[in-house]
Amino acid sequence: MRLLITGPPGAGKGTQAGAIAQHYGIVPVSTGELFRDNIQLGTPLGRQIKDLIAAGNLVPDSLTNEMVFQRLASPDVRKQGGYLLDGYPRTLEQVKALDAELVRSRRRLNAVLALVADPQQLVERLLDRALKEGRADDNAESIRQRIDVYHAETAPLVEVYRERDLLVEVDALGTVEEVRGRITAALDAKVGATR
Ligand code: B4P
Repeated sequence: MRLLITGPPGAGKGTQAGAIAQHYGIVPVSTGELFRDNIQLGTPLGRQIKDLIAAGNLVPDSLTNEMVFQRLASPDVRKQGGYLLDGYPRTLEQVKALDAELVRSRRRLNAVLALVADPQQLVERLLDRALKEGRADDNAESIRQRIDVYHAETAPLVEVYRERDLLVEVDALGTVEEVRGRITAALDAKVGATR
């Protein structure tokens, strides 16, 4: 089972990814989390991307693709036999790279989950997280930039996957549990036939 989860900043990708992955017995792979781990560990990649992420910009495609494919090739992901990509792909170039990787590995995606909400309605969530977690990119200026980047780079992906008949859209507004219930029902209905 191979799933993607996409949506504007604060839509609940990271919040919901673990439960979805557990539901299907697959491994959640979050590019945002992998980047933050690299920053925290002070790796060469982490030092290279720290300021970009703090400012709300995307990490270059080449670095992102390399990191994702390394993770997908790791023993635990291979053993589990499936994954949920959280926050990847985020650009049309990343879609192309993932397509090529799927062809190479003779696999296909089962579904693409899009969490739907007006990004402006999600700003409060991110500002609230700023108070709790102090993430470097959860400040008003970076949030604005992340929303702009989302509209310019990531929103077009929804149409790409809609055309491929992979898209499952779920309303991201409501409590975490309400959204989780909608996601599970919608994904079960979509992938039941393709599993
Ligand atoms: P991410 O880690 O993906 O950041 P995000 O968009 O904020 O999503 P996240 O999953 O963390 O938050 P969520 O909506 O679950 O990316 C961070 C940065 O890394 C990017 O800006 C970029 O620089 C870089 N990056 C990542 N992937 C990349 C790629 N492919 N290419 C290039 N660069 C990349 O949650 C937000 C908050 O809302 C939380 O506090 C949560 O508790 C709360 N929340 C969630 N659902 C809620 C609900 N239903 N009700 C109330 N609160 C809710």
